[in-house]
Amino acid sequence: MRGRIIKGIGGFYDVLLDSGETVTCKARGRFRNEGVTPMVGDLAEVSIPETGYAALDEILPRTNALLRPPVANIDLLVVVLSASVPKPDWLLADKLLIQAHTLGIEPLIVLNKIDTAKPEIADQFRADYAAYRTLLASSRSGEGLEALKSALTGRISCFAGQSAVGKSSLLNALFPELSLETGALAKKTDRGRHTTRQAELWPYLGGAVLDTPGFSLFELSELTQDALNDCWPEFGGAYENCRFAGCRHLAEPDCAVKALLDEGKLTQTRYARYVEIQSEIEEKKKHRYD
Ligand SMILES: Nc1nc2c(ncn2[C@@H]2O[C@H](COP(=O)(O)OP(=O)(O)OP(=O)(O)O)[C@@H](O)[C@H]2O)c(=O)[nH]1
Ligand SMILES: [Mg+2]
Ligand SMILES: [Zn+2]
Repeated sequence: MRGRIIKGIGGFYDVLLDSGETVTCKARGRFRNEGVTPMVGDLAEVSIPETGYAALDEILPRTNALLRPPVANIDLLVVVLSASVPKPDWLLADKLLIQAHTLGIEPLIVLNKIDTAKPEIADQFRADYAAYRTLLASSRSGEGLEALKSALTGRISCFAGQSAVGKSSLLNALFPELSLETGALAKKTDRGRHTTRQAELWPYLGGAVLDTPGFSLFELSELTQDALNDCWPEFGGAYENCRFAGCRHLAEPDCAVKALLDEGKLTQTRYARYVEIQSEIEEKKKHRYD
């Protein structure tokens, strides 16, 4: 029988079968010998004996795999930002978009807490992410929830974003049966610790949703300059027209990316974050062998 692993604890895996039934399985011993660790999100072949535990027999090839949380086969990355408190961490959002692009996961960017938004934040959101699929939402007022629900239908979706932006609240608003724990913001820093600590896949709407405390697939320092350029859809490949091959789009003459700024096709803020991430990557590369 075939199914999807939705939870794994101590060598036991809950597998949602195509029939809609969930069985707890033990992984075959040979997985360890072969260096295969079953992951939440994996599609698996399962056998169910008359007595005793069901067994995970086979893990089917993955389309992608995240490191933190360890989840496989994600179709959609829902990047959540808050429109008020905490202040949007645009840099984190851009880094998540880089991760999604690099792994071929479709992104959806959600500006939550739109019920308390400052207009300039919503304006910046719209301008910065004009090249992406975006949604204004509020788990409080219900705005954007229908659109969010239809985006999730039939997909394996992963929610990510800084603490207290309302990832769990959005999921609770869509699926009240989940009753995920939600938290208030730690007062001092506007940052807070993540209330959500465990990665678990919740089957819904012919797909599944994953509420995560964080999200990380690979080290940004492994990205080449070209790969980074491709992570900014606004560039539209314009960087190939820069006068210098390997142009870093800083102060080089005849830079096609800086021309996009003048034409209003690239916002100053997105450009500034490109520069910041580029320099972060270069810094890390320098110290790679320290
Ligand atoms: N005004 C307003 N507050 C919201 C909204 N959504 C969530 N909140 C509040 O924001 C706080 C944090 O929400 P959570 O859902 O716990 O945030 P989270 O993103 O899951 O946070 P972590 O699990 O820590 O990563 C809670 O106090 C929620 O009530 C919203 O749309 N509008
Ligand atoms: Mg949460
Ligand atoms: Zn350039």
